[in-house]
Amino acid sequence: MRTSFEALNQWATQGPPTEVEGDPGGDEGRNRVRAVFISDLHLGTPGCQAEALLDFLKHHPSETLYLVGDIIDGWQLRRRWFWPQAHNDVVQKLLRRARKGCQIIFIPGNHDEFARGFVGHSFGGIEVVEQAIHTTVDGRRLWVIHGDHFDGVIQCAKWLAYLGDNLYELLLRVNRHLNSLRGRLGLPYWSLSAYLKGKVKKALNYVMDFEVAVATEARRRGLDGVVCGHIHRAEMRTIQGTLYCNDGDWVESHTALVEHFDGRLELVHWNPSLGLPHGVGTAIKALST
Ligand SMILES: [Mn+2]
Repeated sequence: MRTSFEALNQWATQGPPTEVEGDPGGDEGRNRVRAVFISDLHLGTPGCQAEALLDFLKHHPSETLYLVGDIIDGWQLRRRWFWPQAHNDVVQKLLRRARKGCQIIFIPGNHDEFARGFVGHSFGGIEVVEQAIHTTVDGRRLWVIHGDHFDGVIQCAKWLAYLGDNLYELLLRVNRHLNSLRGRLGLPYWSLSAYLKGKVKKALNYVMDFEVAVATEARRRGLDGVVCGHIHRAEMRTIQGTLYCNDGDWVESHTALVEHFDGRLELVHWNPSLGLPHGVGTAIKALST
């Protein structure tokens, strides 16, 4: 087992033992944005699409990077240790980015709730906070939270949430097999769980309730909008005058939220395998469903 928290600390203070390969000269210049918001990476699980994420990060250097929860999946690591090189590379990349002057803010979620014990501290230049307020260049104030506190199931019955997590893991495994088959048949990536989530009315109602609850609370706090994750459903829309942004996830949809230097917010659907610019991969995916 190469990775431990001692090793993380060593990287944080002295730099990683070896720099990430294939990244000579760093990320300067290309698609630089003001802020990047990512969540639900679920590092430590087979579902995590670490290579796609590395590719996205490489192409989107930023002044600020928000890690909006469920970055490392402590729930699943506790059950079974799973930590391939690509997951190491993500951690190395984040620490390296912090050393190079990017402000990195980590808001723990429910799967990495162990990190909630480090709120108020920073390690390797990564600040751990419970929540944040991001002010866009045009002055909009956005509440940045993971979102699990709005999840009634998780608050009321933790064992129920664990059960849901197991079923979800199974679904992702079926999805991977299905997609490796689709890949052999020359068909593009297609998300089974995204399909099911989109089709099941109950799930949709849950998503709607979540979105409205989060936006309502942001408005109650006198903010212009909210950025969250947690439900693995990327979205950007106005709910009763309040901007609701969900940056999606990196286990199925490869999505992130970015703020450009003119204050424009954009949901990026990253599809490195097709080697196509933003949006095109999503359009192909949409056609194939
Ligand atoms: Mn979550």
